[in-house]
Amino acid sequence: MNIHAPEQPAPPTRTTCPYCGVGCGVLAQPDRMGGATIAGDPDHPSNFGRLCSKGSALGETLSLEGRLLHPAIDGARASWTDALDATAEGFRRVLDEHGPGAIAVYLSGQLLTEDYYAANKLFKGFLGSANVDTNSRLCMSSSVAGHKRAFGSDTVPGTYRDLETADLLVLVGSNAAWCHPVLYQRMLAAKVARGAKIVVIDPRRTATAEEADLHLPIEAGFDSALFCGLLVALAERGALNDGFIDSHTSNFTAALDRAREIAPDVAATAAACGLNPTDVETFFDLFAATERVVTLYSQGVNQSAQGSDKVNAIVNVHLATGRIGREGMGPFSLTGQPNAMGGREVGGLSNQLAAHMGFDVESIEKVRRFWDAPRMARAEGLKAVDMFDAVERGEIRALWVMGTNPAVSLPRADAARAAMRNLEHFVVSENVASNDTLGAGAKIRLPAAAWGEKDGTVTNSERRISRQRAFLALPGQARPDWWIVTQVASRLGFAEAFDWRTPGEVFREHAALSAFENNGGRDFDIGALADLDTRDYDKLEPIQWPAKTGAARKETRFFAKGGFFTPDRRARFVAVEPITPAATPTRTFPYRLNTGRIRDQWHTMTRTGRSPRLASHIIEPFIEIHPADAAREGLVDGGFAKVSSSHGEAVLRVRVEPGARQGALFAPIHWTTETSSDGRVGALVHAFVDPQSGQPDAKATPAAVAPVAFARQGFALARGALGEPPAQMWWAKAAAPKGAGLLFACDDAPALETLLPGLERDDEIVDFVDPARKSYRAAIFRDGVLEACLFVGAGRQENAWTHLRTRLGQPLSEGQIRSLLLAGRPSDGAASGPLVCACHGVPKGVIEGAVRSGCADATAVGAATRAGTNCGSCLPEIRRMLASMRALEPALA
Ligand SMILES: Nc1nc2c(c(=O)[nH]1)N[C@H]1C(S)=C(S)[C@@H](COP(=O)(O)OP(=O)(O)OC[C@H]3O[C@@H](n4cnc5c(=O)[nH]c(N)nc54)[C@H](O)[C@@H]3O)O[C@H]1N2
Ligand SMILES: Nc1nc2c(c(=O)[nH]1)N[C@H]1C(S)=C(S)[C@@H](COP(=O)(O)OP(=O)(O)OC[C@H]3O[C@@H](n4cnc5c(=O)[nH]c(N)nc54)[C@H](O)[C@@H]3O)O[C@H]1N2
Ligand code: SF4
Ligand SMILES: [Mo]
Repeated sequence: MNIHAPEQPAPPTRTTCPYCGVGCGVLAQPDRMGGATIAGDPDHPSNFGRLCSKGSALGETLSLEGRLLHPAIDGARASWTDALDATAEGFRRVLDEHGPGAIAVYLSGQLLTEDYYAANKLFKGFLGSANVDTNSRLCMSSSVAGHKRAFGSDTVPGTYRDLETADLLVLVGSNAAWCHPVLYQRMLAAKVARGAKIVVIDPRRTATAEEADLHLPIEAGFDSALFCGLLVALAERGALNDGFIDSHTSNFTAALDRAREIAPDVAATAAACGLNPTDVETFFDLFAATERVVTLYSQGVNQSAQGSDKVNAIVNVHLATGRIGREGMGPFSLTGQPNAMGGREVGGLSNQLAAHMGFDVESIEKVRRFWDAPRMARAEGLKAVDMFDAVERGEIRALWVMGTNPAVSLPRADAARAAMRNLEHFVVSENVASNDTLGAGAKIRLPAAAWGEKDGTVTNSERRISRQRAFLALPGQARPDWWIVTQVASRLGFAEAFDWRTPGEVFREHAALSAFENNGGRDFDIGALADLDTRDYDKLEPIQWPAKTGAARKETRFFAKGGFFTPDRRARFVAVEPITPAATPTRTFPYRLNTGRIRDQWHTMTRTGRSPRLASHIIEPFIEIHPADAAREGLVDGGFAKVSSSHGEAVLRVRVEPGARQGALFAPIHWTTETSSDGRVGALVHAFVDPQSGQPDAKATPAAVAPVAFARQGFALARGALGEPPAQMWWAKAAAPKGAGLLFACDDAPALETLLPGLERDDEIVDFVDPARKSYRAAIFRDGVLEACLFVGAGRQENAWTHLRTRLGQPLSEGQIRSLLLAGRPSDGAASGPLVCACHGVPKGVIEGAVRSGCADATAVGAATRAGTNCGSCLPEIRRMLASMRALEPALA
């Protein structure tokens, strides 16, 4: 034995990314200091080794700073025993005094299936309340409603492979380039390899649209008219599959008649949707002529006053052409969260019971017997928006929030936040010690295990169940969510029904319920997994459902030969309603405010907000507006605007964007009270919901914009803590390597000590004042390295920010300091503009330089600068820069 052989590192843990519904496999190699090295799992069928910018940066989100590490009651640290007693006692009291209608639990598609199953079982089977809803209501519920109307079940028929074997990909209301990046890269690879065409339907010219063969900048809300027009066009061109319609569907004539009323021809369709008729015709031709079509849809479809109708209008054209469940074909709902699908499987929505069963008498009885449940909920509970309205009215008095941040993400978020303050009993299970929901008066705080610490399963967009595995020890007092539920259940007298000791035991019960008296009547059947032993569960490979007992494990699709889950086994065409927008713009609120996501942040930023790498692409809350609208409103690119609706207001950085639709505004959803002064966009969003699904219309709130002027702008950076920004200041926080950053705008120059309270007497302050330009620049050195800095001037200090945020903790030469302080930019011309490639830290200026020096495509730019060569999330932006530079400077073309 060679005693000098280096110690073999343990093999990495195979787990799954905790962000989007693509469900990428991750290899995590703990570094034994609480962190881990992250890589894509080459053997995982979702990503085959790739990760996007968010997945690649997971290692930067693992620190325990800011974590909730012990239970607390009324702000004071408490033991688990006391916190669990108090949680149970509060629910018991409200239940006894006011009945099951007064209690609720609000869950999340970011919980694991096992957590979800436990909470659903407790409330629906043992406390008699179906007030169990989830942030998936805001996310997937229109797809669920649409699927159930058409298929009789909530089934996604296809697989990811279909996206690679299709000849036409239609993306409706999906910015997959930013929101499902790895899957989008798979689509693009197929486009290159096989010449597949991509059509993007989105009011904005998104990064996804940039790569498309055809972009239809539809007026928000009108997708069902477009797909009605398509159905009519297919009928007129003889492109229907009569055999499929006759053998496997019902209600076709009614749906076609209705479509004819809504969108009789191309001209009428184009007019209704605000589109160019030639483009509409091109799309219809392509669709009619291509057998292998997948139509993918996401929040531009779901989050709409007609969300379910949009889904059914899309499903209708696939049923009418028989393009469903066969290789390279089908409607495909892209799920948002890592376990959006798993939440639907357990029945986490208030209008579902469990395991794809609803509240019909037979299902209630079945589930009651399976659970041996003493107090079954007998009717659907309240959906998210109604649930929080009931909290506002004082009808719901006890609420448990688990794994979601409703004070930010609900529509009318300020009202929702205020409503939570009225709760008699308010429990929040969280990873972080501080967020807007905890701040809304949570009385009991329960520290939940986070990604990397918890174990269980998630299901991705293609129905594939993957294990999330722990690779870090539970920190402090943190415990898995499912365990917390079992402890509360046992205090309420249900120890026996919740006596699981491992997540594997919960999973087995869930799998058994899916097969219980199923007999092929329900799509969701994973009976084959009901008797996995602990070892099998730990080793479980990604597997698609259905996985029936005795059936071979293989890739699965649904409905190629009919077999729908309706009583007559036929799919139902839905005659969609004529479109009436939830609210039309008025004189006071003349724009439609659309809200959504950016590439490098995840929702309310509790995790991605910690990563310096992810805080380099887009770093401030912004409002995107068309140049003509900006000119009319007196807004300039890089300036500020107050955006208001009848529910609230925000102040946002202006991005004048030629790719925006006129009359439409777009703002990202990510900034909160924790991360910004004025960026809580959810406060503006109206609470109209789709009548079928109850999903809020988050994409079209009537809104107004007006310019806001600040005399000064700037930033502060510090290795230690930053100070509390003054009340009048506009600010946004951004993580920095080895420190923290604050971008701000204000009228009165802030004092150095206000923003940088950690300065010490021996610190060396090098500063520069230029009263004429309202500028003050200071760099603070401690032991020869950059400790902090403050830059204030009349305009944005972009170059200095990009340069200095990576220099904290490093020495700077005198020349560098001088040019930074005098000119606001580094002397070597390095680092210019915002980072485009987060993986390799390549700023915009470097890419522009590469294009000027002859790089003609993204591959050449990658070879010259490394930009875009890792995760590929920035490739759309690089191609866009190439195109716009060539347009502006024809010599480059
Ligand atoms: N980077 C990142 N990725 C994410 C997330 C994240 O927070 N950050 N979140 C995940 C989650 S939970 C979800 S649900 C998904 C969401 O993924 P997406 O749905 O792709 O993202 P959004 O930005 O919400 O909206 C998509 C697009 O819908 C368009 N749209 C708005 N109204 C309409 C309309 O009426 N018709 C049409 N056709 N389009 C419209 C918007 O302009 C927007 O570009 O992303 C997942 N992935
Ligand atoms: N205006 C507007 N509003 C929207 C949307 C929109 O497009 N526009 N999109 C909607 C959609 S699609 C979604 S999915 C929602 C997302 O909105 P939210 O779910 O509210 O956002 P997150 O930031 O993901 O919140 C997750 C919270 O759970 C915590 N957490 C993470 N993991 C765990 C865990 O394992 N256990 C526990 N107990 N806690 C955990 C995190 O720290 C964080 O505070 O927003 C919705 N709201
Ligand atoms: S695409 Fe990105 S965010 Fe989504 S699962 Fe994969 S690595 Fe995670
Ligand atoms: Mo979502």
